[in-house]
Amino acid sequence: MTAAQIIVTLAGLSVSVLIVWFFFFSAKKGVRVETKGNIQEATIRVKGGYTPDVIVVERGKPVRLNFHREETAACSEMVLIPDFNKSAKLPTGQTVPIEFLPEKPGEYEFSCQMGMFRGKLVVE
Ligand SMILES: [Cu+2]
Repeated sequence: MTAAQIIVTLAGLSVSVLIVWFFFFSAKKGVRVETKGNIQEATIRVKGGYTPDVIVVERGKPVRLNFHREETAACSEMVLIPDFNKSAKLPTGQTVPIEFLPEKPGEYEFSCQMGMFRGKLVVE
């Protein structure tokens, strides 16, 4: 192999590695929250489920999740985050903030009161 061939082969290889890496990580990760001031804030649409349903936050910084319910189905009337001892009633058309401080890294579920709608909070 000439030097040029080696360079082309290596360049091709690194591009493939980058593509695989990109898809692997982007598929795995959810939506990273925006930090406003000292608060990590995300708005979650409640309609037939939670959108987004995977939210990535940093530990040790307060989190505010704004649940905005856009339906009247009784199923999504409440949202529960049992690991943080939080629950809230979500009136249709309103935005209800839930605040807590994630101290330990891990994955925490949130759901409706019947557990049919589910979402996940990933604390890093
Ligand atoms: Cu439900």
